[in-house]
Amino acid sequence: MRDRRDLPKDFSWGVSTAAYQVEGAVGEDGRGPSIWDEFVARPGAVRDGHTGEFACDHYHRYAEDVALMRGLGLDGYRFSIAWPRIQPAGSGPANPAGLDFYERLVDALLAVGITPLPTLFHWDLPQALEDGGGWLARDTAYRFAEYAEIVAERLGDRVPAWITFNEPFVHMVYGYALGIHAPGRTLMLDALPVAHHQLLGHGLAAAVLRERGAQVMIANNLSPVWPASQEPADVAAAAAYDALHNRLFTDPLLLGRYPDLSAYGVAPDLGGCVRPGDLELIAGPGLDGLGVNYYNPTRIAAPTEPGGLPFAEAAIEGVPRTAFGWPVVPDGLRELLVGLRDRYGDALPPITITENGCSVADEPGPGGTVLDQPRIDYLAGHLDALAAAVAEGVDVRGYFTWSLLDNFEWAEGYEQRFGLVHVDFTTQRRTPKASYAWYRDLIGAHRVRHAR
Ligand code: GBH
Repeated sequence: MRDRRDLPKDFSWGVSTAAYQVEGAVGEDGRGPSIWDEFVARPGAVRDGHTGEFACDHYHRYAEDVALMRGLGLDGYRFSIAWPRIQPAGSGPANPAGLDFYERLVDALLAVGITPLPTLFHWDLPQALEDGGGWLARDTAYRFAEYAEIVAERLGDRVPAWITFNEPFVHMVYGYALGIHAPGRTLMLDALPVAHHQLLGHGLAAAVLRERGAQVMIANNLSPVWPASQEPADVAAAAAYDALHNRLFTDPLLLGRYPDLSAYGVAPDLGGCVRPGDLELIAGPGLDGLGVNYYNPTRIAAPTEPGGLPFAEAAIEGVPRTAFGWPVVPDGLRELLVGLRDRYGDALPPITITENGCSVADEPGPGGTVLDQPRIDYLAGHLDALAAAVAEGVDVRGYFTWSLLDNFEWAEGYEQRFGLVHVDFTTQRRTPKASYAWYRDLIGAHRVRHAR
């Protein structure tokens, strides 16, 4: 295998989105408030006071968006289901109109041969559950399993595989430790129960989904961690960070135990929230697939001041940066995938890249076109790195780029554009960018190559 042109025949191509980032229609058809509706209303929480109230209006324009996906020739579409559309107050009976929307979407996808890959939780917790403690409360995990059952009951006959959680690390750290995302709490290390309760929710929901014959995945944001130098203090800080960022969310699923967080002063029971039997539930019979969201590596140095966290983030120098300022390191994806295989061995299930992409400041091109060459370079580089990992024996089954559309980029509002398709947020007009044509041609060439 030389590069992205040699990926295996059955490799799946997709795009990803998430409910609050694209749907809009926040007050329609009985949807209840989520923590993001509350968070965006706080002055200063989101750049320029942007909100997801209208977003890409995907709730009403899903048919046009499915047509755009069909134009790409996709195998799969990863989207998320808004829990507050299904259970407006986070518990109790289902809201049929909410289920109807996802049924329309799933049927529209299947009608054009695109496999739906729904994520059950992409950060939009019903506000009523947050009022009861959110993911700090163990009860939320049980509510999550009930919600999963309601959705699987309606859509399970058409959905072969589910993703339970999107990036539980980011939700814990940005949402509960640093307050950058909803629910805007600043608990620092006291946010750790949020990790355990999401993982417990995964385990409980996975059992419900498996009973119905479905496959179960999770999408973790993983990052290779680079020590800033070979000094023992930097190497130790990097190991501590790796335990918190990567292994906290993958070891319990694949190995049935939490990593050692003693560098953070954390006991093995994560401050008392881990009960007997929880780890067995979380690991269950194993994942059917591991979703990996990869954006960039992380460089870590020893802390500069004593008493705080046992690491300091250090800049990665000498590489290009995205419009967001994130470093572009395609080989980090190969390093990450090979590292997962080396660490977990036979316990590692097949991998799907469930997100990878970058924000680009689009350039207007001739005749109303939108040029985004840096995105094409980013995707090409990462797909070559993925192919290199496959050539080294890592079992990677698919690649879903983030994102189909420019959308509500959380605390950055509409400023950062990640789409293959440009969205004018005033008119809701969609314009496929140069990267859309590039991705379509890449997928098309893959099919032609394997047609014989
Ligand atoms: C994902 O989060 C989300 O799942 C998705 O909703 C979101 O829109 C998308 O990615 C794009 O942001 O160390 O400064 O170089 C990504 C989480 C957290 C990944 C910050 C990159 C480090 C940037 N990200 N991170 S930096």
